[in-house]
Amino acid sequence: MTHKLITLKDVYKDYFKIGVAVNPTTLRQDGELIRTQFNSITAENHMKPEELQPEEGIFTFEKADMIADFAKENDLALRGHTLLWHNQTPDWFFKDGDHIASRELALERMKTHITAVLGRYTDGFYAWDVVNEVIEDKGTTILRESNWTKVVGDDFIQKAFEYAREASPNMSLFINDYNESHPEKREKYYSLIKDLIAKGTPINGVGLQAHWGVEGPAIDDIREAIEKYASLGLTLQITEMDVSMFNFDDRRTDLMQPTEQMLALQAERYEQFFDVFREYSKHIDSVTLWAASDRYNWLNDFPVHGRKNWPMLFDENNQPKESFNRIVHF
Ligand code: HXH
Repeated sequence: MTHKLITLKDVYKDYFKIGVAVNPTTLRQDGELIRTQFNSITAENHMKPEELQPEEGIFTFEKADMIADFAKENDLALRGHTLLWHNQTPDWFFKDGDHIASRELALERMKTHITAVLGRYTDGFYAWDVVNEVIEDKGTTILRESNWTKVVGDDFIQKAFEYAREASPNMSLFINDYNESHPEKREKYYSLIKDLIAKGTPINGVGLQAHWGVEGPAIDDIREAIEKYASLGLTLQITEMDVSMFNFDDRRTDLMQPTEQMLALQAERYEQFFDVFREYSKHIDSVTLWAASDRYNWLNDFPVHGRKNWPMLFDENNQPKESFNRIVHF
């Protein structure tokens, strides 16, 4: 008798989609794990502005198309990330020759970009991040200052959603951010979204990046954040989940392997997080992990260059970790 490994997508099929961030390299090296365990994929980088339109009018869709084709061939849903951002966006968006572009010119480019990307990537996509990380982390200022706020102004967010809605009338349009469960940032994120809704902005959902750690955020803060965002009447998606072994300001570099204690703590945290996701599954329609396994993930180099981290559900050999076991048995 053959023994079929239990899969995330089967276990969670009545709750929400289980997604994973991918790039052309991971599709090649971890394709088997991706297609068997998950039922949704997101381009980690290859649908960001700098990848899709490095120079004005020069669209480079090849790698993004590879990702969309992989989804189609393997019957996976697609989550789009991200139409706009302040990072990984070429400067030409904001310049006019040697000068700063006018608001009109920047808006025209915004519209052209959004229209081109959504025109190409609608089929198979169940949601798109329209803007990413617009909330300021520090103090009481709500909006992050960026090229978009400087050149267009604070209403750039509303404009982006309007252009996206025009380009794709039925797409589920999301705002996305990190530190979404920190009480102070939560209040700012909530009030911005509430304000967008009051202004009639065509927004459908709130993305919770969920770049979390073994020590924080506290489960009660996560629960409160989910309840608060759900009270806006929008759909929630967990968009970029990982559970780092290190606090953000921990710069230690001596560990070559995670300790047993770290792995056990991580498993406990994953278990608690998924308990909460299931509890709120009425509001959450997908949970995306920001990598398939500990073999490759962005935290292997960030924020401490060259330091390994082990934030995912599968290990460096793509084998299930205790964290995986704990979220598939409940
Ligand atoms: C996400 N940012 C992005 O949405 C995603 O596109 C990318 O692939 C990975 C993670 C998370 C993030 C945001 C801010 C941040 C760190 C990570 O803040 C700092 C940046 C530099 C130094 C310190 C903090």
